[in-house]
Amino acid sequence: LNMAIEAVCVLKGEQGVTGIVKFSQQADGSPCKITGELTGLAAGKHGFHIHQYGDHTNGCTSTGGHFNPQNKEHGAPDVSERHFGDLGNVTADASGTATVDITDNLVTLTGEFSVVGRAVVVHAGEDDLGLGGFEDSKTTGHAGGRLACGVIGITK
Ligand SMILES: [Cu+2]
Ligand SMILES: [Zn+2]
Repeated sequence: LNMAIEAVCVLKGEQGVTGIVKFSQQADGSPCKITGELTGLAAGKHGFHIHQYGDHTNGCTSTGGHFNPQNKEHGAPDVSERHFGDLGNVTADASGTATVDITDNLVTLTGEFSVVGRAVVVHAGEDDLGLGGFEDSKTTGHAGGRLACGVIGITK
């Protein structure tokens, strides 16, 4: 009997970038596995985040900023000063495909900080993990425009 908690996000954008990302947690409080594939990207690194709102009213702009319920600065996924939504970068190969394979200890599908109903966004540029020294490094990782996004929803 599989008691895991499962969610899925289908990403779509205006420039042909698409993807499916699955979230799985063995139980309340367990690390969250985030797996999937994105296609249609330029080769190289792309910022990959959970944003605050599951809202597409004005495309990916309506997803707001990074999910940040504890009012921290933007950072790398493996440091303590980070947004809950900071998942670093995904890397696309020469064919434009990026494989997502992340295990994260902050992302959760349950409780007050659940990401269900929020959005996944993939960016045009690389997330500098807060270290780039740009005006927006400590808020967005200077990752540039939003190529595709989708809402995280419960699945079986
Ligand atoms: Cu983002
Ligand atoms: Zn962030």
